[in-house]
Amino acid sequence: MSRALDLSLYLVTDPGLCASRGLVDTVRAAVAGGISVVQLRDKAAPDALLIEQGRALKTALAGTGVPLIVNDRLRVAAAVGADGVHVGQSDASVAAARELLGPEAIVGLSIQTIAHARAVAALPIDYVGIGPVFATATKTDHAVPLGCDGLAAVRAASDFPAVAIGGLTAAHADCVLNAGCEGLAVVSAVCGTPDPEAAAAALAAAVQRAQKRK
Ligand code: TZP
Ligand code: MG
Repeated sequence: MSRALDLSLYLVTDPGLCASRGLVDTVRAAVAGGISVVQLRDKAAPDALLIEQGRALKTALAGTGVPLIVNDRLRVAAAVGADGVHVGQSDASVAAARELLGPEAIVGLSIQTIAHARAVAALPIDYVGIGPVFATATKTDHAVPLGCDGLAAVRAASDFPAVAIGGLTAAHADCVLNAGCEGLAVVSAVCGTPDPEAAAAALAAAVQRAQKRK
């Protein structure tokens, strides 16, 4: 498994929301603001396009210490030389991811329920993504939102580091940190804004304040 992973502020890209100022520019700005992990996520793009985008992001992130994770597409992750992959409950299997990408890769897995948390307890993963915490227009096929209490219950059922996702803004840093998660994963709170660097900086500051208040 991988080296220490900072899940405090995790950016998930979206092809629509992150496109207005360009994917690479948006990610660069967001990382300058304090993003600690970047996940390239595009359910519809062909592998060739994702590989091209992934390579551009890998170059942009070089020297920042911020890992690049690819959503779901194991071959894309391997071709890009990404730091890891994030899979969902119905995506490529964790075993396949670990086998293809090796012991050092970061492997993340989405969970939505306490039953999921228990079922994945023995898998060779580095972290879980828990959500959606709130309803979101960014992912229309999401499960029933957990709310802060539901998030805390799912989080308590898992021993893995955890990042929360779904409808999160800086106002939810206390909800997420008090639920026991390591950090927030966001799409629109950064990509859907005119100034991704400022948005990421405000989120990072909110996470730091929430960490201190805990
Ligand atoms: N998985 C659960 S909710 C979600 C994903 C990928 C989208 C979160 O987007 P936003 O804009 O941060 O609510
Ligand atoms: Mg997936």
